[in-house]
Amino acid sequence: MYWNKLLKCVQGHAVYIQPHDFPDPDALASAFALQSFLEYYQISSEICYAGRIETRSTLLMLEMLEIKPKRISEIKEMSEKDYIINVDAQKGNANITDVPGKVVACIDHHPLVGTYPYQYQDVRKAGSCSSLVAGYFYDSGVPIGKKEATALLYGIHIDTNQLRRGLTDLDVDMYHYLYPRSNTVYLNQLLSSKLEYRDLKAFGTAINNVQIIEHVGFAYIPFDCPDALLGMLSDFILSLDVVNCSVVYTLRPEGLKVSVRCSAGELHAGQIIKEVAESFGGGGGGHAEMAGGFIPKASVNMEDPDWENQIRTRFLEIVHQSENESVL
Ligand SMILES: [Mn+2]
Repeated sequence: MYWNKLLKCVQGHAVYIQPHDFPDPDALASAFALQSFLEYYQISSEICYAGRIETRSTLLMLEMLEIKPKRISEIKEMSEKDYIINVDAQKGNANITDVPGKVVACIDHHPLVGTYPYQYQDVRKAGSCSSLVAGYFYDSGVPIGKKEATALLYGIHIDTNQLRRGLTDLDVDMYHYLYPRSNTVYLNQLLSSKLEYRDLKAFGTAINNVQIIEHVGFAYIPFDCPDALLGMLSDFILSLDVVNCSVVYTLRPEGLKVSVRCSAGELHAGQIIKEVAESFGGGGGGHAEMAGGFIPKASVNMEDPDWENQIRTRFLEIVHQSENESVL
């Protein structure tokens, strides 16, 4: 009856469901299904986000399934008294902007960070946040709509890289529960429109720039590359047979945005990027198989024509270190 606690927590308040700032299908599916779940109990809510939606495939999902998130800037009436539920992110994360309301609840599948005193906290390890929210319907017996089931399945697919990354029993159980309740024609359309034409340029660059050093595949994308695409490129480099860790980075005004992927059970992407980024005065983290981080420009000598070498060397050092630790 854990969901009852959430209902009790938000009842009688103006409720906003806030995913991270650059919401992906998992974040938006979770927010959307949670909105419908609350609606079943006559609790109305609004989905809001502070950044922007970066990929056309995510916009297609919103259009197809009639999901209507609002940008924070479009919401004039939010006050400090309003209640916020964070989904697919936690308060204090670098990727979620503080908004005027009070964060009272959090539903997330990332490792717990910080000690923020949520009134309702559902932070569990799973391949997707969508699976956690699907569990609310499954466990409570609240009927799930076709659009909600389709959105959650799509969220599971994207976050688990087609059921191949970080999959837990809950993801598998929820897949089984959602599939017959979804619109599979819509799901297939969404799954087959992941790439955009403009993405091909970035894939071409990654292919041209890839450097493989001892099972670590590095690629630099020297033009603006959104986070979602950077992650896709990192997945792509990891799919090379000789690579068990991929590191793809792009230059932003303040520094390098880095995406790291590791094959299951071999290395920990989150720990690797955390150590590397922190050693450059930046930060990062994430799952064992999928993580991201930021390296400030000031700490890399970009004047050096071989500046990338500084990054690669540090990554290789940390990778060696963790390989040695796992042997011991
Ligand atoms: Mn997620």
